[in-house]
Amino acid sequence: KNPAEIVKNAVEKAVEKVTDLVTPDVPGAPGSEPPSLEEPTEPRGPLPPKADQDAPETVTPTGAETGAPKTANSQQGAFLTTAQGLRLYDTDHSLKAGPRGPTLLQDHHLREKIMHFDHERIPERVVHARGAGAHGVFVGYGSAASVCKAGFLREGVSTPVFVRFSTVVGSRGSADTVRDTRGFATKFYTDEGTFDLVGNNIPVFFIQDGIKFPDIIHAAKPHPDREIPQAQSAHDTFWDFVSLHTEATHHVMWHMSDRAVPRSYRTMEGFGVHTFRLVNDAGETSLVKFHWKPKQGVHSLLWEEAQLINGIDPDFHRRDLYDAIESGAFPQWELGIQVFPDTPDQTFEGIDLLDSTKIVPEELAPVQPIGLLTLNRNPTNFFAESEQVAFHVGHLVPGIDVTDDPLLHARLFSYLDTQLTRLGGPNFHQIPINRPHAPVNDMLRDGFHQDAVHGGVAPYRPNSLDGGCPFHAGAADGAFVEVPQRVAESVKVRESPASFDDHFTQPRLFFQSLSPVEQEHVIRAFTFELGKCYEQAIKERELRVLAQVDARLCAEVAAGLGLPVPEVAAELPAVTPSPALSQLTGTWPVAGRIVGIVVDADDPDGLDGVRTARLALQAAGTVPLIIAARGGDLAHGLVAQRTFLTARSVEFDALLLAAAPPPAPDALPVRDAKAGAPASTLDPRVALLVEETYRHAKAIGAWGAGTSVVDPGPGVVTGDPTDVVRDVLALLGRHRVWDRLAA
Ligand code: HDE
Repeated sequence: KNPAEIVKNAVEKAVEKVTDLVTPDVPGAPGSEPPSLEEPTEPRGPLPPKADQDAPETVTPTGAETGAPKTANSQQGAFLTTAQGLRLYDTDHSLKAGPRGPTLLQDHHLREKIMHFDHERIPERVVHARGAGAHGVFVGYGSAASVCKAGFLREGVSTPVFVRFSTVVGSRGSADTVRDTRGFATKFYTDEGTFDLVGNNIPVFFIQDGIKFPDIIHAAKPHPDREIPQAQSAHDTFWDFVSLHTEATHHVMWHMSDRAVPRSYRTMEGFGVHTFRLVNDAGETSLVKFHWKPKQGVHSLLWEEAQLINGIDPDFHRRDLYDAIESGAFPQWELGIQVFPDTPDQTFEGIDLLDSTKIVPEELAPVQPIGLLTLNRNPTNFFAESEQVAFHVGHLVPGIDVTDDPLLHARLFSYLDTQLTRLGGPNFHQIPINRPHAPVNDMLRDGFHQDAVHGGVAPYRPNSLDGGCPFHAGAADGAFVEVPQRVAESVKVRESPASFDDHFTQPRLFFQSLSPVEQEHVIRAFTFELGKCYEQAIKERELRVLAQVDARLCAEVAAGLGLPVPEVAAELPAVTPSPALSQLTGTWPVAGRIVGIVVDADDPDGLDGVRTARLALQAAGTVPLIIAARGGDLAHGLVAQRTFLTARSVEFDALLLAAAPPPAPDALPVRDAKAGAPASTLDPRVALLVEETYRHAKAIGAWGAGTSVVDPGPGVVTGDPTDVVRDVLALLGRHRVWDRLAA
């Protein structure tokens, strides 16, 4: 065919297509009825809870009664439009000169769609890049009234909050259960302005002076040449820095403890770390440290579990928080304060309160509860809320002020500054998640992403053209007035006070306050992490640091590394242990805990007991998940939520065995190491589930044929389903079968 004819045909075809589309009886044409499509055109609501999210049944799932409907700003209406509201007839093909191209530059829809996509990402946070958030409510107890005039702490005052939990080192797409400190940042949308408590799950920090923050973070982040390892501290640059920089030792002890591998965001304590200054109605001041105490208890993963989970479910913590809230198991924390007199030297029992590498043991200054936080609503849009939320330690309210902690002062600069790059300009406070709930009447104007259309002609003071408004408020009108603190007469220096010098007593206090099992975990963590370093000199240097913390800790790590134990010049001073530092105390609620139940899909009789167990577990607020050889419906209205293929022990807090299922057809053939050994009668993946659950010191219950799979031992209960569930729930309340680890 000649080229002119080809072009003519193509043009005719294209014109035909467009003509078809604008013919009035074609769906989508102006004046036509909305199309009747098979797919629903109504905005879609939130996905219904999955089968494994529907417990406990007594609690109304969130979203329904709190907050805006999740459909707000979803793909509303029947017709697709451009960003300018222009209806589109095709978004699947670019505008081309004939079906085989080339693409025409005039395709404004293509350009808009691709341009927007190209800029969908914003820089991740320079630290704390990976995290997850939730909405909630904070209710004051009124017990802080004698020390703090902040309105949101008054009795019964209810304040909306948004909390974001995070890891520190890993990038946005890294895994949740890495060994790391966790962020615990809370935004209180109070009537007097927004208050941000930007804390961590570890009460001390690596450095005493904020000017060293880039140093510790450069050391902890992946090696600059290969950008590995991701989200880990087990590498040379981290240990190089902390072994040379002994003020990090206390934080490193916590970092090597179970605190750095929490079971869930819900089972972490939170700490404001710095000392803050509170002011009461009479203008009197006190120094305080803030604590969040989880009602769920403080629980951690075992290191092997944490490592397995990183591969099996890298979103473990994010999923856990979301699912717990969605199922109605709303996590709660009490906010508490340790109160110290505001003395001129700002020390308590010899501890410098301006040193963020020190704690004040709770036995010396008890934590007094002042309010309750409940997280009860998941974000609707991860980017808009969890990613764009911007915390700042300088977001204060009347009654709460900062101290001269040099770490805190650097933060007072950093948190505003970082948003300029991350959120693209100075108007990030106008992003919905960052908008204060208190009325705003500022004179900040213009700038990138200005959302407001400000009226008036005089955004300056003093003025006469806008009636002299806005006015200054006095303290009685709720103004934030800095505490008129005397500043010591001094000379300018770049140095730390002598009271910051002791880097080893509190690390020793921490180690010696832990139970033997927890101490063992610390020893193994040091041995693991240093074992991953290549430089011998770094390992030896860190052993010299440990020698000043605790002789046994040092000796055992040295033995594990195969290195000599360094000499210590003098005997280490004794400390009085602080039992509050151990996590292994008490019995805790079990709501939101996950219990796996292994069943035989082909044994309907055995499933009757499963139904009983499932109901009892749901009644206790736990989430039972049925594990069978195949997915789908089982007898008695039960559904298999996991199969032997998709289940792995690390997902469960306890395991129940209602059967001893034989190898399913999709099981990998297992060859026994011993020639001629009888083939196993149990599916090998069930055998692995049981083995790992036992090794990780979790409760195991069995009845019926399931009892043949387990041997008697601590934390292994057998009997009828009702008794087994009762006993397993009791074991779950202590988190793990600690006897098994001690044995
Ligand atoms: Fe942060 N920190 N930090 N930090 N921090 C940030 O702010 C910084 C420190 C903490 O979920 C950044 O918006 C400096 C201590 C949390 O959005 C940045 C210093 C504690 C979060 C920043 C510290 C924290 C951050 C990165 C030393 C516990 C996540 C993105 C002087 C008390 C907040 C951002 C969220 C985030 C700087 C030390 C907690 C760069 C300079 C101590 C929970 O501004």
